[in-house]
Amino acid sequence: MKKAIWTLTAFLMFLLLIFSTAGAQEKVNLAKGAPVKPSISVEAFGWFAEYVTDGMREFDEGTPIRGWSSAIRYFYPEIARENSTQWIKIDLGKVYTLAQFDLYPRPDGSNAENYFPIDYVIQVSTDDKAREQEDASDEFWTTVCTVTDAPHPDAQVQVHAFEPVAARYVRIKATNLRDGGDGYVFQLAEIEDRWITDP
Ligand SMILES: [Ca+2]
Repeated sequence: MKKAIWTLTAFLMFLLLIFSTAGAQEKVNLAKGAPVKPSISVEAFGWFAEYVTDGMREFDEGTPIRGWSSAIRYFYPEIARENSTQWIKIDLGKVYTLAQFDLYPRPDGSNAENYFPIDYVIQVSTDDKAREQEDASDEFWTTVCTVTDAPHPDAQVQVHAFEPVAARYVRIKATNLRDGGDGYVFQLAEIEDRWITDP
């Protein structure tokens, strides 16, 4: 009986070790709540730039959509009627080693397909000049992921893994947009990152 208790105790300790280790390895999303800067933003109807890092990937009750949208035809007809380069960047607050970025398209039916870009890059930087930069040039950025001819995402998360890299600033830059009903628009419900070393 005593042996059984010890065996059970050892087993429980083992389980505790497994779960505590798993917890330590769980990668928090550093982008959550991080300040963002977009090329342009609708800032209406639940499309606010800060919503792309608000931790909500899908719909919120009472708020139909929570994410970032570049110019739509209703507000910016001159911009939305032509294909253009649109971007949004995040400041993680300090340098981390990152290895993955997940992009969540808007989750509502056909709209999920219309406004996810066709061609885009994920870029990182540790240079503070990248934070203030207003244009789309690559001067302060290192491209870690290049996507061309991206399929329609069907409202599914798009995972991008890459070689671990030091990064404080991250930019998602789309160079080829889909023409949805609101024009050529880049929209994302949420951006999340995965880091590989303790912050
Ligand atoms: Ca969101």
